[in-house]
Amino acid sequence: MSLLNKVLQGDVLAAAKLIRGLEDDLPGAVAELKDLYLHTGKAHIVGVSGAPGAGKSTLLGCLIGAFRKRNFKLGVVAVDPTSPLSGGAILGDRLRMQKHGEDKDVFIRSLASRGWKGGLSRATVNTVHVLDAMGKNVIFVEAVGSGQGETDFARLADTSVVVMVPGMGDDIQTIKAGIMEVADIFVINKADREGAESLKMSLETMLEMNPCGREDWKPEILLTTATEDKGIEELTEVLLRHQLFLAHSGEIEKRRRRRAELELTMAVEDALRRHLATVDGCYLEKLVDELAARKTDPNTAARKVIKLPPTSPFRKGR
Ligand SMILES: Nc1nc2c(ncn2[C@@H]2O[C@H](COP(=O)(O)OP(=O)(O)OP(=O)(O)O)[C@@H](O)[C@H]2O)c(=O)[nH]1
Ligand SMILES: [Mg+2]
Repeated sequence: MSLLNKVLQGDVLAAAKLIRGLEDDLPGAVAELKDLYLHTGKAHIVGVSGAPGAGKSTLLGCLIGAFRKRNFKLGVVAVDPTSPLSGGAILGDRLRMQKHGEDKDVFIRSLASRGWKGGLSRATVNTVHVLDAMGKNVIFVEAVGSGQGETDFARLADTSVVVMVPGMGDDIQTIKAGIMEVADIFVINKADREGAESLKMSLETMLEMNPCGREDWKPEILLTTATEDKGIEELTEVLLRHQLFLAHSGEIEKRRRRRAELELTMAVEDALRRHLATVDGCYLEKLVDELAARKTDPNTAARKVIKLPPTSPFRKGR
């Protein structure tokens, strides 16, 4: 049986092999992705982002339990930022979620942050595709939030969950405007700590001031204490409710289109980078010399490299 067929039947070893191959950019694995992609688009993708140590992995450990009780098949992708702040997160994530390690309907994969842009890399997206093709119903993607990348990350998800914690000083100021627009659900974790209620109130005020043009889904704010499994049932219900909302409102099609657009952009960028790597070094040197000597300009030179016609000075170039 081909690797693809094995993956389609939910074979864990085949999926792990394919994911590894995609991470290492092996031509065979990349070729499999072409056919695999046609079998994706069924899973509900839930992005979970938040500051390092906010409790995302602990929360996911609880959510896995809650969704398994409802008989969902689950995939989890954790992106390890390999930052000194949360060094060894991969091991930590494994430990926090390992009680589900024996369950064949839960597939957990941690990815290193190679090519990491605030949570989104092609390896992340590809891993989600593999899990989707395996027949997982819900795929959680955990990533540390960091500015710009965070909104891209949210564009990968059907439902975007932002995890916050009380008592981090000027919490509200640290929420970037972009996040307010993309978060569907706010989770205030570590609600056993002081300040959870006041953080919730500030968030509510902020959401009222920035409705972000959304009338049909008002972002939910939930309090959880992941270490005590508290608030998890409520969060699970809201996640399921959001999934229903997406389906009934037609919003899911919009989001999937947005994701397709993001993937196209990423693939084009990747293709350009690969193309640049194949361009003859002497030719590039020659262009650099010309630039340094001011015989040409960077735009014109770049267009030569990617074989686009030069832009006309009076027409808007694309
Ligand atoms: N007091 C308290 N501690 C918690 C809670 N949830 C998680 N923690 C603790 O917070 C620490 C970080 O939890 P993680 O689940 O690793 O957090 P994370 O957001 O996944 O961290 P990174 O992946 O490194 O960004 C651990 O020591 C947890 O035990 C909670 O609700 N209350
Ligand atoms: Mg984690």
